[in-house]
Amino acid sequence: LHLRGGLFARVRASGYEDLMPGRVPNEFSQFVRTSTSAGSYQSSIGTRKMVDYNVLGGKCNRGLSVIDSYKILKGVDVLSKEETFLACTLGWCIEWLQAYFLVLDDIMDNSQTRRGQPCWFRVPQVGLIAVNDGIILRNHISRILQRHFKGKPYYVDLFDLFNEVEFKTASGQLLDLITTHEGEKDLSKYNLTVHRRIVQYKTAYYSFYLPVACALLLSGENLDNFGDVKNILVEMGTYFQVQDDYLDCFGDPEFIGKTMSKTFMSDQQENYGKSDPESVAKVKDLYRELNLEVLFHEYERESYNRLIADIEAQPNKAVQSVLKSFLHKIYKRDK
Ligand code: DMA
Ligand code: MG
Ligand code: MG
Ligand code: MG
Repeated sequence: LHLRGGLFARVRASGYEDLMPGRVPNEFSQFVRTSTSAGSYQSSIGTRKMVDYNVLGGKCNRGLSVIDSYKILKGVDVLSKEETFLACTLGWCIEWLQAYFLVLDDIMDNSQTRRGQPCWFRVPQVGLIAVNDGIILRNHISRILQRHFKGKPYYVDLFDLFNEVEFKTASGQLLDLITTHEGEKDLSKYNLTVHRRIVQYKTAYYSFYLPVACALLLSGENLDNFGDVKNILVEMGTYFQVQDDYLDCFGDPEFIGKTMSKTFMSDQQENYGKSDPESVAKVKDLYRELNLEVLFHEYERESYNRLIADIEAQPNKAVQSVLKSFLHKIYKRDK
């Protein structure tokens, strides 16, 4: 995989050269943080380490989907070197976007672990500097786009796309946070319509629509002509986030790399939205009582059937296979 190997270093380096004034031997010495505690020196954390800690370690599904979708749209098995580089670069931009959202999401959700390691803000020398690290990660998407795509006919569309998707995601995060905040007693406003809106906005646009939209732009297409594709991908993303919530609750924390920090959708108002283990356990018991596991599997099968039907109604065969390959990546996932 080009994506995980040398190209990461290249994309990363290209985003950072301007952050290295003076070209001192340790390029990052000006961005180094050291612990201030009792004069004891702890290993320092530079921007490079911050990028590696937060961008790597995931499944890279979103990034890889740009390349897969681009190949399918072009109808080839192998891309040229240039095409590979551009597709990988956009793939990494999505991974950077995800890293940015996750760094901030973990602070807002007060989470403990992410991808099998402590959340970035839990690293002792980091703390709330993580907020600024999130902003730095986001800024680098624009820098990477500028460096590698300026002058391409679809450059402005790419920028608009990332901005629009970021706005949708941030709106979804806001809805999520104001609807499910800790200690909330009035659960009447948390109904299926609201849930659906939250997951569409906070997950579906950036995880599903964005990779395919990037591949479409690379292929020279106009996104205005792909409204149906967008709707199907947003639908798929909704299903994906329901899986995420299910796995947070019923998955193996070792395997998925994170523990559930909050609970959802509960009649147990006493325990709802709390993060202490006892409340979480009580709500999980209620979920079992309500037979949520079985209901989830039913929902999973129904979503799959509906999505396949919608996909097969698409006129364009290449687009059909892009969408099917996406769906098969996530159907019945356990991580
Ligand atoms: C995360 O939603 C959404 C974004 C945009 C990062 P979440 O808090 O349910 O995700 P996780 O369970 O991975 O923290
Ligand atoms: Mg979270
Ligand atoms: Mg969250
Ligand atoms: Mg979750």
